[in-house]
Amino acid sequence: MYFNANGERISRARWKELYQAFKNRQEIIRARLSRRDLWKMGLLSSAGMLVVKNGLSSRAYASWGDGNCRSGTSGCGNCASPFTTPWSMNMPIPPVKQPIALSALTGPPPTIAPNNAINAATGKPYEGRTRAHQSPIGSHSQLPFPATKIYQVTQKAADVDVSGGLPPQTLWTFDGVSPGPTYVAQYGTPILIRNYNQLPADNGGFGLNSVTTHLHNAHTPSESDGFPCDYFSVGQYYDHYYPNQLAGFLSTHQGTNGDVNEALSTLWYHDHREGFTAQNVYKGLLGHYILFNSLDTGNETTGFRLPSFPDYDIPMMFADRCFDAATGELVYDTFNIDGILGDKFMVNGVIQPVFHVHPRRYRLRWTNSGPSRFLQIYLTDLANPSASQPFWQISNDGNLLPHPVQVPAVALGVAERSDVIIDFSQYAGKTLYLENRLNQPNGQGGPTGSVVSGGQGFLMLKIVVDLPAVADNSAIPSASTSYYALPSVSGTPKVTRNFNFDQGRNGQWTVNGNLFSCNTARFLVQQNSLEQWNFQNGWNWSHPIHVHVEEHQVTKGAPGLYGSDGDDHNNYSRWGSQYCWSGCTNNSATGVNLARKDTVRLTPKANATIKMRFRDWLGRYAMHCHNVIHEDHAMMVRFDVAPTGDTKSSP
Ligand SMILES: [Cu+2]
Repeated sequence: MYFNANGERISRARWKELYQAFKNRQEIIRARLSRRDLWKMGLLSSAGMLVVKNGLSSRAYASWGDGNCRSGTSGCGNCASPFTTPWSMNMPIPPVKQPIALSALTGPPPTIAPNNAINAATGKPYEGRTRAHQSPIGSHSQLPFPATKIYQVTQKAADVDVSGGLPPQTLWTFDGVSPGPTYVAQYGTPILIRNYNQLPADNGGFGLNSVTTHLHNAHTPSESDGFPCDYFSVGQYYDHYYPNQLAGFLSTHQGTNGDVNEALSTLWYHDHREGFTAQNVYKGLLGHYILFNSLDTGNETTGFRLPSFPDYDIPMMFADRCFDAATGELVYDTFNIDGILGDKFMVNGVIQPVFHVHPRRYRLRWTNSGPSRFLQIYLTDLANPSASQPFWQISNDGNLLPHPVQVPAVALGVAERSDVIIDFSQYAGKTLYLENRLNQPNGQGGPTGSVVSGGQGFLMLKIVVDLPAVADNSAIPSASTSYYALPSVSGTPKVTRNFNFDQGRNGQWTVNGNLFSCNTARFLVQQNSLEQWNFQNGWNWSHPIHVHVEEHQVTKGAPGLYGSDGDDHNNYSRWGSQYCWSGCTNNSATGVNLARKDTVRLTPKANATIKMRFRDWLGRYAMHCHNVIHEDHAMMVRFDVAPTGDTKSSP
């Protein structure tokens, strides 16, 4: 049985066609032909794209609005992976990272200024950092240096099993596993992570062994943020200082200890190397970082009484990938600058794994790690696939909602996250699936907006409720349960800035017509100010837009679930009559979108407005599309937080 990357059943002849196109592209990649070579061979168009010949163009799959991977074209992203047997491996749960003694660190002790001394063993400076730590700051004794807890992690290649039917994959990992180990941090306990780069010289076809690790959604000083241009090389380390302080703790806006209503819960870390984020994350450089405090405690008998970590609180990293049918190896298409869709779905690094659970409540932390796939995740009982299986969504991105919201599904653009509570006691003895039902024919445009019916989508995880009954002391979620209040962003913004996300020359992706540059701060945000940013989507693409350092609230243009909410700009079929150039008034935030967020889905032709405060930390940060292919080519903006800001309205 054969499927394309849109989940549609296809004939063997069609699969062979897709595979041939895929092979043609991989041959070019393996031959390391330059764009100049390709031009001479007549394989590059005047727009700089591979020509529509022998399936070479990643854009040959379908005309706009069609949404189908049609026969005779190159297919959906040219992915034609070999058959793999689903449910052949259990879902791995990455290990919890353990702290070490300061004296156990490899290399010299941490320093506030970057350690530029030359390491005789490598001939390079010990550390890749370029700016001093902002912590400790003055009399803030809660920010000790080097930190309260110390960790060391090593980025290295490792052979990893991803499916019973495929050979072990040589991935790039943190500590030998992908996803990497889960950091479990506490508010008020600063940590320092020494991050060693021991990646190999041979990249096996893709990936760049110069890296920078971003802690996504964290309220982090710039020099520890994993800014795209703060990359460091093999043999070096980079000391990241994560203060784990509530946003506002140094601010004029919110007291001395920060605002508990800004507390974060589910974060993830991933490589952010300028121009190579997609390749490096695809190759395995990602993991979870979760934060607890006195309310969200990880213990179901205290605070909000959410299911206890780690037994009933499970991080799940979703990803889609492509494998070569001849070799079984993970493959990446470096010529695709639109968006890469895989036809194999992985949860925590394994293709279609199995997860055995007790009949009780679980907190599942869902992260869409991309690279370009949007998800709408349902709980499906194949014995009755059309029946809705509602559950409780308790967070949006890394932030607990004011109240749990009962939902039939969760939509996640790339990098978006959601914590959910599912009560498996009602399913004792049953088998369920996490199913992605969102139709997405290509990586460039994003989802069509339509969803398939239950049982017709991609089954990503098999959940078997066959473990014995155990005590459940977690609170029963309800619409009247309260977590954090939503902080006010209703003040008058100091600046309103406008950003247009569009396509530029040679298939590149732009913000206000410009490509990303490491050395150009496009605008300056004034510390301790409220800003409003208006996002406009230039055409028929979907862009998940992520802002570093501070979470925001979407005050206009928050997209709902696909296929069900009548949100016009979510639906290709209604493109003709619905434009949102000058404002969509039908979609102010409600339900799960009444939330703090770090990534907003900008749907085709749509606009969105976000508001946020910038506090505490100074320095360079990024705002970018998190379809990481778009990000690398180079839909990203550097902005700096500074004591004095500017008022550029279209930076
Ligand atoms: Cu994009």
